[in-house]
Amino acid sequence: MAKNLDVCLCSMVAIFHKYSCKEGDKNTLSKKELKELILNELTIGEKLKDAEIQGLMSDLDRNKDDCICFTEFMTFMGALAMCYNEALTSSS
Ligand SMILES: [Ca+2]
Repeated sequence: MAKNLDVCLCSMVAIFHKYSCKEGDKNTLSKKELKELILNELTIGEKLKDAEIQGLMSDLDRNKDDCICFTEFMTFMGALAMCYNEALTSSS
């Protein structure tokens, strides 16, 4: 039976693929796919402006091929996890 952390990790993988398969290469996120993922799956999504999403996209796209591969996506997840950790540990 899957344990809590397995479920979290599988969700991250599943959510990546739910959006990456929409257009173009089915294993990478295009700008449009990344934007949809951020807007639909993250609370901060609605607060981000278009320009900020654009900036995020270019920060994440390390190899500058105009799409976000799974490795690049995991960098994003890692950075977000650090933000959540900071929020959780500073508010106590
Ligand atoms: Ca890339």
